[in-house]
Amino acid sequence: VSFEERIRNASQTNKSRIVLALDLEDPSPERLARRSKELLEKASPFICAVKLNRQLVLSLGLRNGVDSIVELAHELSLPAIMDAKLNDVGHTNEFMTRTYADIGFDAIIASPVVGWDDGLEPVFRVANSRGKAVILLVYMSNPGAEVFYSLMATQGQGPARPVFEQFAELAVQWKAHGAIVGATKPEVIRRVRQLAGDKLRIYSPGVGAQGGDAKRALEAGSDYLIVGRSIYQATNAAKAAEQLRNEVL
Ligand code: OMP
Repeated sequence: VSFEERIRNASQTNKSRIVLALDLEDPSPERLARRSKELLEKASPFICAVKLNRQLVLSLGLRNGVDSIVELAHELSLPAIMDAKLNDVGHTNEFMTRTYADIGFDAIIASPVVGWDDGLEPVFRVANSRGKAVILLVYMSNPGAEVFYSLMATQGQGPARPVFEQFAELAVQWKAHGAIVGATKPEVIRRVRQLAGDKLRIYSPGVGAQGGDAKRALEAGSDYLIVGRSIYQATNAAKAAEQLRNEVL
């Protein structure tokens, strides 16, 4: 079953477009693993996928660590996304993609900045051969992102256009599954949707803690919301996930 189908099925079953960013921190790896699993389990009826980041990978390691969280996600019928933000030369990207695929991740996030040749080509090759999805950063959610993602740039003889528009087109051309566009930028979401049509799923982080509005992002064209702190820092995380899900149903 492809990632696309897995997330669509989970989204339909749980009536949710929320991807949980499971970015807990804890000085004790044992406690961190336990808390992360408890949270994932409790929030699982209200989300459609889980995304792991370096908070868990660096604290728990992959084997006998993060792998058990990926396994739990699968037991809960949820796909797992690795937020690797791959941005290196080919052989290093290839190693990371293969390793995360071996752990069981269903999708991986990469940056388009490194380009295709000896950059993302091996990421797509490995991911495609293993039935994994690639999601590309098209416009990040933090205020500082504007400087470069909105930069006007030319490709060859063409007219100058914002870099993010070129990333959106590359994501379509490279057959990425999805694009990350910050919920903090609804007008950018609208433009990416216009450029990509239905060829990309749009994932929007930055809801709540970073000031983005869930409804506005979805209205602008996002398919999924990536949400961390507004859920896991709430007194009752499951309730927070349920409430947000219901708000944007
Ligand atoms: P909260 O701000 O706590 O909801 O977390 C957002 C999550 O999305 C974190 O895991 C970030 O690393 C991630 N993220 C962004 O916040 N902004 C982006 O532009 C891209 C990502 C991402 O790639 O997921």
